[in-house]
Amino acid sequence: MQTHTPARRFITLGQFIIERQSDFPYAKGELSRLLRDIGIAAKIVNREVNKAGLADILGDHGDVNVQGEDQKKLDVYANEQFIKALGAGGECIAIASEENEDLIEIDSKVSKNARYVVCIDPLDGSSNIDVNVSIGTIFSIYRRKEEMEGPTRLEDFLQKGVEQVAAGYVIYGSSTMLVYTTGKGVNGFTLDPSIGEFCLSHPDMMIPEDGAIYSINEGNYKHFPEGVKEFLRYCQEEDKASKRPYSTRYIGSLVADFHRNMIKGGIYIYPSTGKAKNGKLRLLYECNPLAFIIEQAGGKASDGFRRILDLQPETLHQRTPLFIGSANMVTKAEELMAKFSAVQA
Ligand code: P6P
Repeated sequence: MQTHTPARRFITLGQFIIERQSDFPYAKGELSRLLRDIGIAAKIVNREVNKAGLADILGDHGDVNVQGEDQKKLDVYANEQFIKALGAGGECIAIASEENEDLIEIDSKVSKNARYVVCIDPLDGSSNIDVNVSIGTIFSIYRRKEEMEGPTRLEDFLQKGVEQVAAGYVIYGSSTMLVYTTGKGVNGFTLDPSIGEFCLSHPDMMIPEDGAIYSINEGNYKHFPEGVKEFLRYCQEEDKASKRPYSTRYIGSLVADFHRNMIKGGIYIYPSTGKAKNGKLRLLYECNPLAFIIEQAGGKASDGFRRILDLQPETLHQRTPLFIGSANMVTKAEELMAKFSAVQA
C-alpha cells in the first residue's frame, strides 16, 4: 500500500477558521460562519477596488454620508457588499456602519435568533481611491448579552472594546490581506487571486515593542495638545541609541499606516485637534477593532490617557483620540501627555 504524507502547501482562511474553532468559546461554528461571510465580501470588494480606475465606479456618488463627506461610489458598493454578505450568513442580527447614521437591522427569518452584531467601516481612507493608494475595511464583532432577546437594540453595540469577540481589517494594497483576531493572537491571510482564497501568510503577528516610525498629520501641529508636540520633539531629537530621529510615514489611510506599523513597529496618532476635540476616528468601528488587534499583537492603544478597550461607548459614531502601535512608543507618548496635557483630559 502506498502511504500519502499530506504536505501542506498552504492553509486557507476557511481551513484555518475551522481548525481554530475550538479557540472560540461559542464553538458552534457561529463565528466561523461570520468570518467566512466577511471574507467573501472582502473578495468581492477587492475585485472592484482593483478595477476602480477602469470601471465607471470612481467619482462622487453624489450623496453625502452621515459624516458629511462626499460619498464615493466604492464606499457605497463596499457597504452594500458587507451588509449583503453578513445578512445572508444568518449569524448577524444587525450592523453599525460608518456609512449609515442608524443601525441596520437584518430583516430575515434566518437571522432573527442571531447572537452577533458587527460594527464596520466598509472602506476606510476612501479619499485615496482616486489616487490609487491602499485603502481598507475595519470590522468589530460583538456577541449580544445573554439577557438581550428580540430585535436588536443600541445596547448590543454600546459595549466596551474589551467585550469584542473578534476584530479584523482588510487592506487592499499591493496585495490584499485579511488580518483578524478572536482573542487568541493575530493572523494574517493574503489573497491568492489564482485560487480566489485568502491563504495564511503572517501567522501569529506581533508588533515590535519599539519602532522608528511615527504617523501623524503634522499639518494640524498648531492645534495639537502640548503633550503631542513634546512627543514629536522627542521623535525628532538626535539619539543614535534609540534610532532617533524617527521617520515619519503618513499615508492618509489608517489601515495602511496601521498595517505597516504592525509589521515594522511604529506609532499612529490622531489626537484631538482644533477642529476635532475628540479627534477624527470612530471608537466603535475604527479604534476598538484595531485596539483589540494591537493588544493581541503585543502593542498598546489609548486615547493618550485611557486604554481604548476600556472606554464606554455612548453613541454609535462617537470619536476618540487614538495613540496606537508599539508598546514602548505609546507609553512614551502617554508619559508626555500626562506631563504636559493632563489638564486637557
Ligand atoms: P486627515 C481617512 O479619512 C481617515 O479616517 C483615516 O484612514 C486616516 O488616517 C485619516 O482619516 C486621515 O485624516 O485629517 O489626516 O486627512
